[in-house]
Amino acid sequence: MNNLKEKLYQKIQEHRPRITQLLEEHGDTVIDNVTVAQVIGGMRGIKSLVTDISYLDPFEGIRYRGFTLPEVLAKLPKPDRANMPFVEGLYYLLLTGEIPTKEEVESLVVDFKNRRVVPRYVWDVIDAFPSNSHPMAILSAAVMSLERESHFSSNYKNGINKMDYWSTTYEDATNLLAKMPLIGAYIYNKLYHPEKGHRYPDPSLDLGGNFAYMMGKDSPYDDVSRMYFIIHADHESGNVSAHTGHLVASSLSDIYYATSAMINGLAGPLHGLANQEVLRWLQGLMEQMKGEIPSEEDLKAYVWDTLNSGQVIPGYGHAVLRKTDPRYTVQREFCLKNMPEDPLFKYVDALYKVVPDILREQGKAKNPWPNVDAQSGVVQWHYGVTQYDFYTVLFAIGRSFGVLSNIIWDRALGYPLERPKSITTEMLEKMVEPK
Ligand code: FAM
Repeated sequence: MNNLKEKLYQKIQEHRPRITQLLEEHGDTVIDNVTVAQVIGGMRGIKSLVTDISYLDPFEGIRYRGFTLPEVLAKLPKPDRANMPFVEGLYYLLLTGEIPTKEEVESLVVDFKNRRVVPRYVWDVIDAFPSNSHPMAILSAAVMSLERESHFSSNYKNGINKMDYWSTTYEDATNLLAKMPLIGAYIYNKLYHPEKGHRYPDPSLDLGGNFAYMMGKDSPYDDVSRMYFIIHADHESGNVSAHTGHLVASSLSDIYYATSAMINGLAGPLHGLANQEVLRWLQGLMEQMKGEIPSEEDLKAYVWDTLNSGQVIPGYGHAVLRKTDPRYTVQREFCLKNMPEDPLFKYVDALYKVVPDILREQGKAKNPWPNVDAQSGVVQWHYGVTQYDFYTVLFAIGRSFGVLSNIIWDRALGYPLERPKSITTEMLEKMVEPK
């Protein structure tokens, strides 16, 4: 076992009795009530999932294993001359709850490199897609094609012990995470720069650095990639992508099925695809303004036009958050430091000053503040990744770290098949009838 897997096993053994005790001693204790509005309204807020990987406070935003995003970015070890941490170190933190030393991360970086060879048939699957396919559809299919590599599935067929499910799931998850950036970069080059051909990985680079290299981007795009993958990694378990991954894996489908499914959920415009929608919307505004910085009145008119035509303002609002998303703030700070004069950033900044008041005035959105997607496309655009259909692929690579860490722990703690109960509308009407 490598040092991460050993540490994880130790944590799993410490954690298992806590779940056994909760179930045996408090299995019947009520911790939440469910209203009609919650049942009809997408199960908002019902406490019905357990995860220790991350927790989303509505006012503070996300914490990974108890650490805020600024703490994660400050505490995790960084490659030499980099300003953002190793993504591999984040994986260590999500799985174990501990900040690794630089030596521990460096050994994990080597492990990731050893796992990143992508079989030839995956490139063939990607190449078979028409060039006007959405990159998320290609990514989902590419991940799915790797299913035949699953150690969990082949071991399951041979009658593996339930207590050991986590071990082969860890192997599958780490193998896939190491390959995902290579697959993403291949899709990018195939769709948008076929003339440049396929770039082979640079064996000297960490996951984020190698991704930038394979995308054909110079520094600081390596730091952009590390930041991007880290801030998108997890947002507790109820969001569509994380929940889908958990749900599919709960039937003991292997992580290739589960990750492909989570990618499909992320590809919706109300979820991960919102970052490309933000760019589309901003481009519309820039065209209307012929590149000039709009006045406050122009901005307000543009926002109201969008709302009055029955559309949402992309990049604003959130199902759980009730303040500015710290993932937005991390990227805003990056922009202020590295690209304060970028025209798109100026638009985003100007919108930040008018949109929350307008959403409040409209009175529908429970959260008028920006979410992660209001900023992320702007950073990518600045560094030449202007093909905004691709942005959700970057989100998916980052999100895989959280989803897969959760699935490994689900298996370790023996969480069962997920199976909530549904009822009919008539039953619901009867339940609320006055007695
Ligand atoms: N612009 C206009 N209306 C909005 C809005 C926005 N940005 N956010 C919410 N609303 C509306 C919403 O459509 C709903 O209207 P109806 O009653 O007519 O259906 C009403 O306000 C109440 O919605 P809510 O309870 O505040 O939000 P939900 O929990 O239903 O939905 C979001 C949350 C994120 C889907 C919603 O805020 C939205 O559509 N935002 C724009 C899309 C977006 O940025 N998604 C990315 C979210 C993100 F962080 C991620 O997953 N990557």
